[in-house]
Amino acid sequence: MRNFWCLFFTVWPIVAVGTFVIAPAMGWWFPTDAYSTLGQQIDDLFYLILTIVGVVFIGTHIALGYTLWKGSQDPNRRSWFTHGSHTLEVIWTIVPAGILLFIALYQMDVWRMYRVQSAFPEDLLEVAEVTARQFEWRIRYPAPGRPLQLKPQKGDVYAVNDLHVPVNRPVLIQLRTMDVQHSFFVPSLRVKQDALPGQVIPVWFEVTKPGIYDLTCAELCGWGHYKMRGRVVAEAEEDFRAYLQRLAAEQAYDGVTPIETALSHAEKRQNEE
Ligand SMILES: [Cu+2]
Repeated sequence: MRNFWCLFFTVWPIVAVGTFVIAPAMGWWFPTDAYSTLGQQIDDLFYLILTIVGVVFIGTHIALGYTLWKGSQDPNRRSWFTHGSHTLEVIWTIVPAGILLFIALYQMDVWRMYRVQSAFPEDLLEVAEVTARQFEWRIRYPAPGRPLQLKPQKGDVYAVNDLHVPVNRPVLIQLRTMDVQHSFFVPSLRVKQDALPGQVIPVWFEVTKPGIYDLTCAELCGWGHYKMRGRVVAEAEEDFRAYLQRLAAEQAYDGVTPIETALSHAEKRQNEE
């Protein structure tokens, strides 16, 4: 029995590490990071952290396996305890703190580029305001040719769960929520940002390949969390402009928010999919 536990605790970490190794070949891994300009840098950070955690994980389990095996050889062997060792406490405080500090410094450039407004690209196109609510994404574009305003304007156009952006151009969305906390997540573009009540959060990204990308909510936000599926459509700038014109023509209205139109469109599209 002792040998069984020894074997058990040695085998499962090997299985865990093995799963990671074979995952990309099995199609269990991320979609390629080549769809947005930030993809590669975000993934580099991810792999750096995965490597550090992986080394610690493997090291810990080798130590655990060795201890179990050693202990199982001699039933009369007594455990050895240590308490109040200043040196040990200093080591296990300094080492993790050093690792965290290294990660904090190493990721600063990416963080700055991605999150610090003064470092955003200068030619940003402010595309839309995206408002999360239970359980959908409401999108408000400015009237064609006009800049986006913080407050809804007459002439704004609306869509639900369907965000169009031009490709090969850094775009900005203003993210907010009408109710609880949500998270705007486009896995293929490596974009993820929480939407916080009471805040308008600017999020920028640049899509490098035209296509339709899944938009999901990454914050468990209530019973219908699973329904918060939308899409980001990246298209040539002319197509994007034409799309806005089309929406505007459909929604030419008298000052009443035409969200109902947008909602019925979203419903229709979901039924078709
Ligand atoms: Cu949500």
